[in-house]
Amino acid sequence: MADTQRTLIIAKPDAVQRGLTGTIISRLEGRGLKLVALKFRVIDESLASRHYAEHQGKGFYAGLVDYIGSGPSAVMVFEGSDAIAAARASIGSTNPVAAAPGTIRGDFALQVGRNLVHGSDSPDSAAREVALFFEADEIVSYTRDSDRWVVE
Ligand code: IDP
Ligand code: MG
Repeated sequence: MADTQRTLIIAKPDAVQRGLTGTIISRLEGRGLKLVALKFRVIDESLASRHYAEHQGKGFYAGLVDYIGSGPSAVMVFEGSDAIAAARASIGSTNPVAAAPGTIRGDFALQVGRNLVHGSDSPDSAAREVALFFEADEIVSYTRDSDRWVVE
């Protein structure tokens, strides 16, 4: 039996500016993942430095913090069976040139510094990232009638 997991998904500022927020939600919802939390905000430098702590010291770090704070992002939690790996697979490889067609990055992006979307990469990262952006009472537990047609 697969694990029910939660994962943090961010439609980054380029996705918002290009009108792709709905497409990103739609790709993940269409797969059967369930939206359980959503907020729209600018990710300021302080929050970016905590979210991307693992990348501090890398050459692209300053550009990454500028990019993620360059406009509003749609920050979400999706829940579902193996949600972390499933969302990462739908998002595609970090470098969009290597991302498979059919993935979000493979269909809509060209460069690693404008790759549209963030998805947690492990259960530990997901727990940390979800807690960074959401209070426990901002995540909504509910039943969807369609879930039994997605998960056996
Ligand atoms: P991920 O988003 O696929 O998990 P990470 O390696 O965790 O990829 O990197 C976080 C983000 O940092 C990437 O999504 C991308 O926006 C940015 N990034 C990673 N590597 C580079 C790079 O070499 N140049 C510019 N930006 C990068
Ligand atoms: Mg990552």
